[in-house]
Amino acid sequence: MATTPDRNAAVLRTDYQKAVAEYWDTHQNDSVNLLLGDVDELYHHHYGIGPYDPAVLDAAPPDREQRIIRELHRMESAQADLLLDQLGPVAPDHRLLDAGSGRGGTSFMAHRRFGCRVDGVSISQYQVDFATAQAEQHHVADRVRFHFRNMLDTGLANASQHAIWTNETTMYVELGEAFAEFARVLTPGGRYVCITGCSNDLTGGRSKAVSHIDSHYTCNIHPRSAYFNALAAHGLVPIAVTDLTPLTIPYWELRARSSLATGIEDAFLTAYKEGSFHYLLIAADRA
Ligand code: GPP
Ligand code: MG
Repeated sequence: MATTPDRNAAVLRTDYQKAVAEYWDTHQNDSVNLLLGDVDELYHHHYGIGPYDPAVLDAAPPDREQRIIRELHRMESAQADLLLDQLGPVAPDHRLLDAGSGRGGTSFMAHRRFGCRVDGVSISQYQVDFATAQAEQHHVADRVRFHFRNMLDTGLANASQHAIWTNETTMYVELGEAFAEFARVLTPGGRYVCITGCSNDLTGGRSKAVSHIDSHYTCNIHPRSAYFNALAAHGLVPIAVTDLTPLTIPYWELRARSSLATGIEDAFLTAYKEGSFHYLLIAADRA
C-alpha cells in the first residue's frame, strides 16, 4: 500500500526517523539478506549465533558459496529461535508484537511455533509491503500482519499484547520512549525480549568500531547501562540477561570469509573482541 503524505507524517515524526525509513526503503537489493532468505523464504534482518561447520569453507565453488549461504541463514534462524525461547509459554489466543519487523522472518517463526496472531510494525513501507506479500505466500495473512507504524506509537490497545520483542531494532529508537510504549501495550506480567548490540560504557567512551557500525546502518547504538535504566524506569523487570557475544563472533568470522561480506564485518569483529561492544539478550516482565 502506498503511503500518503499525511500517513507518512503521522508515522515518521522526526528527521532522524525519516532518514531511517529512507535507509530501509532504499535497501532493496541487499543480497546478503535476500540470498539467505531465499533458502527457505524466511527473510531476516539480524545476525547469527552458534558455531559453524568449517567444512563449508573447504567446498569447491560454486558449492562453497551455496553452503556458506545456508550456514549463515541457519545461524540467523538459530538466533531467532533463541529469542522465541525467551517468550515463555504462549497460547494460540495470545497476541505478540514484533517491534521493528523488517521483512518478517522472526514474526513467521513465532507464528509457526505458537500458532498465535503476530503483528509487526515497521517505519519502512517497503519492508511492510515485502513482509505482507510473504504472509500471503505463507498463507498466514489472517494471523501475521504487518503495519506501517512507529514502534514508539503502535496504535495498539492498552494491555493487549502477551509479549513483545525487538530483534536488533532498539538502536533506532530512544529507549525511554520505546519502553514506555511497550509497557503500555503489554499485559501485566507480559514479557519483553530484546536482542541488541550495545556499547560498553563501563570501559570508557565509544569506540571507533562502534561509531563505524552506527554510520554504516544510520543507527544509534546505546550504551549497556541505558537499557537497564530505561527498563527500570518503565516497570520492565529483567528476568534473564545473556551476553551472546561469544556466540555471535563465529557468524561474523564466517561472513567475513564469504563473498557476501558487505564491508562491516571487521568493525563487528573488532568491537566484540576488544570488548567495546556486546551482543546482548534481555528478557523482562512488565510489573
Ligand atoms: C541487521 O540488519 C541489523 C541492523 C542493521 C541493526 C543494527 C544492529 C546492531 C547489532 C548494531 P541487516 O540484516 O539488514 O544487516 P546486513 O545487511 O549487514 O546483514
Ligand atoms: Mg543481514
